[in-house]
Amino acid sequence: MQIMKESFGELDHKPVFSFTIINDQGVEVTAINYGCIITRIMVPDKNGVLENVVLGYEVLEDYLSDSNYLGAIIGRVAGRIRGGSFELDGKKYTVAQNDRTNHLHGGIQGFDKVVWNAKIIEDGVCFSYESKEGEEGYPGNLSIEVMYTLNNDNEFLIRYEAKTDQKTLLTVTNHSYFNLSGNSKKNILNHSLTLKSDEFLELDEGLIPTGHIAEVTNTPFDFRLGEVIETGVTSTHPQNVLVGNGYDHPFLLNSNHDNEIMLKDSESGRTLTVETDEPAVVVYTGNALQYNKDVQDVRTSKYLGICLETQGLPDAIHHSQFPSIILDKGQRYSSITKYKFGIKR
Ligand code: FUC
Repeated sequence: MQIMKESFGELDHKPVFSFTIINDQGVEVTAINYGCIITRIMVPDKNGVLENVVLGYEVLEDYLSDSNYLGAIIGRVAGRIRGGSFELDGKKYTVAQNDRTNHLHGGIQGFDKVVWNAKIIEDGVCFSYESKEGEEGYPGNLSIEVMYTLNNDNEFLIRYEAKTDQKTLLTVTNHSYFNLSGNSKKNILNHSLTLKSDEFLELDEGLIPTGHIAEVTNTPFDFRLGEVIETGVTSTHPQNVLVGNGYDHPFLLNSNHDNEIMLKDSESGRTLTVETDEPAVVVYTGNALQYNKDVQDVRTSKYLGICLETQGLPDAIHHSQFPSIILDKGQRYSSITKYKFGIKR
């Protein structure tokens, strides 16, 4: 195992570094301490050829102008909060309304747009950030750590740890766009996804859960036996059409740490298995992927990557039947998501 640290520029007089973790198989994960952005993951295909399987840019400036949350840690609350406001203990809080009248992905300057502290730890990097009370409208001073580690079984682990000095909301995720074809040679429409999920959340026009928990049976949302992404892109199901032809939906996971999320690209032979502590995964097929800069000489466009955002349910604070995303003073937030890269011939 080897860890390399290099300069990646500077923001507001704070240095930004890139950290590359390389395991004994030659698999590499590179991340920067701006937004804890994963800029590159190099894994072998069925012929042993190492290529990048996430969308990423080469320079800091391209990340600063990016509106796609490429590779970043999202928080304090991943997904949308209706109306950009909520109540806690009878007190109303207004958070940044950065998606029409709603709050999205932690606000205007969420965890994805700040410089984190970083230190090298065993097999990886630990990023930490102090989010001050009132930041983007949230209550409480929040201390958060995000640890990225890699092992020799080609497993990349993200560990989240946080605490607050006052009741607040927290559900964090990583917004990497995976593309297993390697170096974004092709879009992800032929990737196949298998999910251990019987239910998904219905969305409204604002892409916010209506509160209705829908069954996947007999819909393009049934990934239990594996399904190609194209199915939802060409489908006339109103929920696929609503999100811009594809998926942008929270799926409730039937089980955890049980191979619950599996992505496969049969052409390259690459597989990715995601396991998590979280109750849900938001599958986002890049329906609104905006062109900013090329990624690896490929023009960023719709469906170039797929996000598998493990998290609590979006807008949970407005739905008492959803698992709570409230973090109390004295409570410890702790969550792990594991990404295992493999080959299937
Ligand atoms: C995803 C989606 C959103 C949004 C964004 C860039 O997580 O849920 O709809 O477009 O990322």
